This record gives sequence, C-alpha cells and structure tokens, in this order.
Amino acid sequence: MSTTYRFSLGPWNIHPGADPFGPPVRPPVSFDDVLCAAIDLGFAAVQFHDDDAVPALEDLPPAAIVREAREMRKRLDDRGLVPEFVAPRLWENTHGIDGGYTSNCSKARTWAIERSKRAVDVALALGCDLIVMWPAREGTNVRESKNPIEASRQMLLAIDAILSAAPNVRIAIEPKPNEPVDHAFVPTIGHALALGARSSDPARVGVLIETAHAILAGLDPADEMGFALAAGKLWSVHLNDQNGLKFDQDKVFGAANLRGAFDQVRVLELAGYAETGRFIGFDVKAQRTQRAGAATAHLATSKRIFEMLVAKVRSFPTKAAAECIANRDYESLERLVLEHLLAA
Ligand code: 3MF
Ligand code: MG
Repeated sequence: MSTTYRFSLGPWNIHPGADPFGPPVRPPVSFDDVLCAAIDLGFAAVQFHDDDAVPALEDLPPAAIVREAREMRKRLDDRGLVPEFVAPRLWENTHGIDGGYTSNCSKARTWAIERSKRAVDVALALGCDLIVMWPAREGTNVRESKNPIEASRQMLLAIDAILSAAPNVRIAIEPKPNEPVDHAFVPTIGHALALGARSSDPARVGVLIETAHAILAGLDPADEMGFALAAGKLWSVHLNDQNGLKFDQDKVFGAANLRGAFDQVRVLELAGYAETGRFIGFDVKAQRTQRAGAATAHLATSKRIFEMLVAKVRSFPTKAAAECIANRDYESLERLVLEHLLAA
C-alpha cells in the first residue's frame, strides 16, 4: 500500500487564455505538448473529454472512433502515461444548447445518450473504465422552462444508459450548482449519491468532487469529501480554490483559503485516499495574464501546495489536539491548528 499520491491533469487545464470577455492571448497548445507538460510536472495520468481523445468523433462511425482512441492509447503508452477518465462533452455541441439528458428536445436527449455511449467506447479503447459526468447544462436559466421531476428521471435514464453500455464501466458524477446554467439539477454530492443509489447498479456510480463547485454550493469541500468517502464513493477529485460566490474561478489549490485546502488534504489522509491508487486532479486555470512559457505554473504550484499540505497533515500534533478535544477546549485546538499552519 502506497502513501504517495498520483496526479492527473486535463488538457483543458493548459489553455490559451480566452475568457467570456476576450479572445485567446497565448498560442494554442498541441496535445503532444500537454503530454510533455504532464510528464515534466510529474503527473501520471491524463483526464479526457471524449473529443479530447477523438476530436472528430461527431463525424465518425463507432468503429473509427474506437480506432482513433486506440491510437491515443498508444501515444499515452509511449510516454508512460495512463488515462484517468473520459467525460462526454455535451455542452459544446449545438445539440446540447438546452442541455443533453434533460433537454426539452427529444432528439437532443437521444443524441446525448448516444454520445455518452460513444464516450464509453472511447474510455474502453483508451484502457480506462471511468466516465465522469459533469451535467453542465442539465438545469435551467428560467426555472419554469423544465419540469424538475421529469429532469431527475431523465438524469437517471442517462446514468442507466451509460451503465448498460458496458458491464465494467463506472460513473463518477461531478456536481456543480450553477454555471453555465443558473440552477443545475445535480448541484451537490448528496444529489449525485442519491441518484447513484437509485440507478440500476449503485455499486458502479460514485462521485468526483471539485473544491470550487462545493464552495459555489455554499458547502465545505472537506465535509463533502468526507460524506463521499464514508460511502466509499470518492473516486476522483478536482482540487482548486474559489474566492466566494462568483464565477467558477478554478484558482490554484489553496490560493483563496489555505486552511480549507489543509482540511481537504486532512480528510483525504484520514481516509487513506493515496492507498486506493485513485488520482488527485487539479482543475485549475492559468491566469490570462500569464505569458505562454509560464502557462503551466498554476499546475506546478497546485501540486507543490498539495504536497506541502500532506507534510503539514502528517506532522500535525495529534496528541495535543486529542487533549484539546478531550477537554472540549476548541479555542486551544483552533490555536494549535493556526500555529501549525504558520510554523516553518
Ligand atoms: C467545469 C468543470 C469541468 C469538468 C470537466 C470534466 C471543464 O466547472 O469542472 O471542466 O471538470 O469537464 O468532466
Ligand atoms: Mg472540474
């Protein structure tokens, strides 16, 4: 059993700097460059959207999709990298304008399920069994535009369709309460786990927790992780940070709330997450101001801060803390934590 962590990144974590108010400011980064960066930064795995692995998948028959995914697998193999998961990217396609699984258009719903099955094909051809479901536009901007009861049923249908696509495929739902929609139908870990429990095979449905998404839901990321860990359902994480309730910032891990980051690492350590072999992902975004050569610094910093916090958790004075707890002296515990965080 290993107590060292394994890290993964997504190609979208290295990007040319476009935001909703301005165009790219750095040259595009080729997929090979992403793979090189992963190796240089000490990341072992790559996270994929289905069309990161097979860019033209909408125009290809299933057999060709599998062929291309196998080629991608070879590119990973050649570099000693592994795939962590594949996520169907429904939110960029015109069919998914109003959501995929919960669209008001039945053709779009059929498309979303078919596309998700292709994502399963891609995952299996890449050599991984994990599908991440971020239900990006599965929600409303105008509440009355959809029936939330029907939407829950449709989300369940989608989960079951993916589960039935292959006997070994697993789903990690990545909930987010808002953005790009005002109200998402699967806003929290509780919702995701409840849906999984109602699926055709609950053992194959878990969650991916992103720090910023939990904060946007007004929840504590460490406690969200604890809830999922208690159920044996935390199958991946997107560690990052978020400065209050605003757009999803994807800040460097620990950049807004270092103590909150410590608490997330603490709960992962309490659960022995490293020993499960599951990956630590950082869903962080390079600042738009970064010059091209330095546009992976946010990943390096997140990993470094994570590792420093692992050391902080492992050197935490647990005996002194236990005494504080036994005496119900939480003020002293507070001080112990703060002094430990500030100690060199
Ligand atoms: C959005 C996200 C997504 C997901 C990714 C994997 C683009 O806030 O977090 O990043 O993590 O699509 O499913
Ligand atoms: Mg994410």
